[in-house]
Amino acid sequence: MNDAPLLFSPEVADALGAGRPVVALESTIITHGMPYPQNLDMAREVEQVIRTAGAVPATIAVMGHQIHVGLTDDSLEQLAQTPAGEVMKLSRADLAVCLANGRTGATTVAATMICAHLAGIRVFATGGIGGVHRGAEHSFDISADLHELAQTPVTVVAAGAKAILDLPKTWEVLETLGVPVIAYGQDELPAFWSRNSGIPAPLRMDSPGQIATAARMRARLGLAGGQLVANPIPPNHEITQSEILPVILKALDEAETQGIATKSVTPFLLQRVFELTEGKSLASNIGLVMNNARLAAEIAVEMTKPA
Ligand code: PSU
Repeated sequence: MNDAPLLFSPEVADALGAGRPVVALESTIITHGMPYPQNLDMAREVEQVIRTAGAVPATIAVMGHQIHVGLTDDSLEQLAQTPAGEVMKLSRADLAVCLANGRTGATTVAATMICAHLAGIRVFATGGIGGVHRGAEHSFDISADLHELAQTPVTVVAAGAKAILDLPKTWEVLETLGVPVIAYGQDELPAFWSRNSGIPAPLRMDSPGQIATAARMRARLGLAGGQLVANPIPPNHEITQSEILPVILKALDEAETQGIATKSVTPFLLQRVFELTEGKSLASNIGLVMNNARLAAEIAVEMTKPA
């Protein structure tokens, strides 16, 4: 038990109380990752995908001094419409201050993992995790998502790390931190908008049951931290590396010229890639989120079965 200020929606409270499968969802992707109204459509649709796959969705956000675990449709709409500048982007460092100040905050992968764990939720679906930014040897910009994966026992399903990042360095850091990076159904790590990255996957699994067993095994071994499931984007939504790379490089160049730093880097780059691909990257991002939600729900279902 913990003393965290958690406010469960009735549906999530019922499911957790009865030991039924629940999948956590983050809210930064809604407030800082996608434009309105596509963000709201995505947030609603992803919940539906999880329900169809037999689990209960729990979108997480901070509002009015409480961590909301499961949002009403009104809250979801309000969050999706609030300008990004008015919502705090919460990572491990910001969570307590946001709650203490009574601000509204959207949870990143790191903060969602913390809240999910406090709430007793073991699986979480997102688009792509944060990681080591390109040029990190100068900026030291490394997402707190990586350290969170090393310490909080939640299985995170993502389409890899976002390809705006330095992917080889991101995987190196995860290896150093002892985070299992499990490619789903292929031998290569996916690269968010693309199925392939040219980087061999350190681990591979081919079924939700295996992934649930590995999570249980980590607990039995007393190993801290979660596991990252890298789920390739479906072929019909893919943008190939050769197509997306020049766009990423252009966006990165602009970010540097404009002096974009810290928490603004990822939202800036995602927005510019969206504009430069004339919306194609967003359609792709939504496609991969749905695919991750489905797999996360299947893993959550397996986790509730007797071992
Ligand atoms: N997945 C997406 N879009 C996003 C994110 C994930 O498809 O915008 C968010 C997540 O909340 C992740 C954050 O934690 O981007 C990474 O931000 P940073 O690089 O500043 O740590």
